[in-house]
Amino acid sequence: MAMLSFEKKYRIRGGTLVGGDLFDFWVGPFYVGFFGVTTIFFAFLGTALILWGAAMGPTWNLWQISINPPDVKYGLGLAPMAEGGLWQVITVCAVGAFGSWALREVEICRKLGIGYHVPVAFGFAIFAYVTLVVFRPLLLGAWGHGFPYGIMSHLQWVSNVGYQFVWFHWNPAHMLAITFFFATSLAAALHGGLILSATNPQKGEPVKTPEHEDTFFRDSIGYSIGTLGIHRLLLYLALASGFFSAVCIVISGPFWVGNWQDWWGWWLELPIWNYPIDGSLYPTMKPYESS
Ligand code: UQ2
Repeated sequence: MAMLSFEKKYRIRGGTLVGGDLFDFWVGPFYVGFFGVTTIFFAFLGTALILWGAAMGPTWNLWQISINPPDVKYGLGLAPMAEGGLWQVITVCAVGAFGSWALREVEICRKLGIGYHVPVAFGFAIFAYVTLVVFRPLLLGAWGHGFPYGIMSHLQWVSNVGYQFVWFHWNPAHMLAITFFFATSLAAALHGGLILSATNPQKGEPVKTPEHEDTFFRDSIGYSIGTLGIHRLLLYLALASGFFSAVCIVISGPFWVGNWQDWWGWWLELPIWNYPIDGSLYPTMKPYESS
């Protein structure tokens, strides 16, 4: 179906979650809807507040501008605007804008009668962000545990929080998240390479089919996951990356304090080893101090 006749068929009223027909229209190519209006509202207000915060700050150097959360002394209360209150309102705007965008995606899915995979996937990204600036600060008892909104400052925050746990790379959920990110890259590179190879045959040859794609992987590794399967795998790997990223930071502090390497003591404490873990058997091989 040509795009123009497709649009005639699908650009009709219905499928909205909120507002009925009131916001059920397009502006140029963009669907609006109730959540389009709320997205614009939160995005503009949030951006304006960031500009206000930058204007109050000591620098216009783009790399160094930072909107900081309140001091932990304010706990879970509201802070004065110039002392982190701005960060709190901007965080509300960000969550409002991201949530509105996800719900606008849901309304578009409903109009089209397609699955909710895209808004669900976006939901994992929102979940990771909200874990950092809402759930973890709530569990730790102070908004001051959120990360600052600045290009260099948020990197500094990640570095500082990492060192707070001495060896953050021993965090098991962090290990899983990294492994999922790498696996996502591998699967996406294999898929991108495979598609481009099939659609760019040698000169004079016709474009190749999924049979060729399956055969390449059956010949090379004895298994093809299939044309639908690779997309299911990629979605799973990508969502698991974001999910375990959120898990790895929310357990750091609220559920584990100090040194992440010590967490692995559970392995040495398993009742299956036939040597004493106090190091008395091999005094020079004493890797772990049991508590
Ligand atoms: C595949 C297939 C595709 C693909 C790719 C594969 C025809 C177009 C990339 C191969 C992928 C496999 C075997 C999974 C690899 C697993 C990980 C965790 C990287 O078979 O079907 O469709 O794009």
